[in-house]
Amino acid sequence: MAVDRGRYTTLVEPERGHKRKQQQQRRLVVAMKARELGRKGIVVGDRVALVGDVSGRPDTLARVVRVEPRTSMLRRSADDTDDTDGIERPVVANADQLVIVTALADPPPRPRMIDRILVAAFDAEIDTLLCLTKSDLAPPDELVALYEPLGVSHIVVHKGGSLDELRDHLAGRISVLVGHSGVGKSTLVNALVPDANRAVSHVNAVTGRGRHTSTSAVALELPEGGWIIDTPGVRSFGLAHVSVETVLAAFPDLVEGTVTCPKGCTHLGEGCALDAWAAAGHADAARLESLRRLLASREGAPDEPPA
Ligand SMILES: Nc1nc2c(ncn2[C@@H]2O[C@H](COP(=O)(O)OP(=O)(O)OP(=O)(O)O)[C@@H](O)[C@H]2O)c(=O)[nH]1
Ligand SMILES: [Mg+2]
Ligand SMILES: [Zn+2]
Repeated sequence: MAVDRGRYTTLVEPERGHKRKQQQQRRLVVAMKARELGRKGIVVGDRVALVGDVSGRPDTLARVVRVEPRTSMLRRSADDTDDTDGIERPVVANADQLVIVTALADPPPRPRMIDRILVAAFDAEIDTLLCLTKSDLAPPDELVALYEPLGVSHIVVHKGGSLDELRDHLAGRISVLVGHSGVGKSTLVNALVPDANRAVSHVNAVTGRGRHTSTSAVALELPEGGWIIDTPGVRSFGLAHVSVETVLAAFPDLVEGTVTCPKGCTHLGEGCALDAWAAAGHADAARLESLRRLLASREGAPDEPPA
């Protein structure tokens, strides 16, 4: 559920049919990594095996001896350079939904960041939901139009407003909230989970940027069932590990148009067969534009808001 300076907070579910009564309670157990795991990373969302003192009593410490195979893994490439600033990278295992949280204003939306997170989600094979916050400050229409051709589900929320639609999307699933600092991720978690007590802080009025209030990822159980994982605001999202093929696979309607592309085609222009294919009426122009925008989002420096 949480990772903090080498301490892993885990939730232990009672084993079915277990004889010993006192071991049957659902409880939080703090653990450290057993030496035999070496440098293998353990992240929020991982399912692990524990040994040692698994009572969960104060001041006890169990050991994690195994990490179960993951159904999904949200990755950021090692090309990110912001891992020296003490902000934990939001790498989460076993999530089945990635909620891209974007404020409609304060801080302003950055479509390039949304595109990059979408590409990461395609790569990790995690469903996406675009959650547009702070609708009291600006309308959502422009952003919604930009993501319509991609078929990304979206919801629009504001503080104090109804979250019923969001709750419907989250119920029974493991969802991870990702987005820039200050977009309102922890505010959402506090509204969705009673007693979540996630710290929130206002956006810096001078720089227009969030203050990186949350510093580590935490998984919280939803009253409707399912889990929500709050993560620290991201500055960038490395995508060096994602191939052209992976992005293209998210556009099955366009794949056929690439069969006559030159070998190693980037599909970004110059000699790409998709132009002729689209001109012949086989492709939806907005879809092709979206594919190219997502492919292009992989290039160059990770999204870095101006200082
Ligand atoms: N006007 C307005 N402000 C909001 C809304 N949602 C959140 N805020 C404010 O935005 C600021 C940032 O909210 P947080 O929840 O701390 O943002 P965060 O995404 O968790 O930020 P980090 O933890 O730094 O990544 C706070 O001052 C919130 O009160 C909203 O719908 N409308
Ligand atoms: Mg936060
Ligand atoms: Zn091409």
